[in-house]
Amino acid sequence: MATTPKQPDLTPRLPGGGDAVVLERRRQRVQPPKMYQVVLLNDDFTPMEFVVHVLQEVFHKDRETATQIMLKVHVHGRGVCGVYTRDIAHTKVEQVTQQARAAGHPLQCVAEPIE
Ligand code: TYC
Repeated sequence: MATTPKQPDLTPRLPGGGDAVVLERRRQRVQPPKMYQVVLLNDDFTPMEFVVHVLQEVFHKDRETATQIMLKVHVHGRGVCGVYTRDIAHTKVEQVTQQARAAGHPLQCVAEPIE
């Protein structure tokens, strides 16, 4: 009696004898976080030196960069101090506002979502 030729068994096997698990490639699901720019606003009363100090302390700018940002705000009305994730941006706004009020200055700082 003729036997049907057997097809080779191509099932992936593990060394232990169990069937191998084949994982399907999934689309990446983690999105980059929404980013926020922290913006300083100009006013007529906060001393330039105080703004430079805040830019160095809160945003870790060197003195030259801090001075450039301060002058940009002074001339154009606003300037970006940095771009951060939401909580860090809002913490920086709080730090600037708290330091300004403690020193009696009206300096305004806001966080704005980008894109
Ligand atoms: N315009 C202020 C002055 O002439 C200086 C200043 C700069 C204030 C930047 C706020 O965000 C500011 N003393």
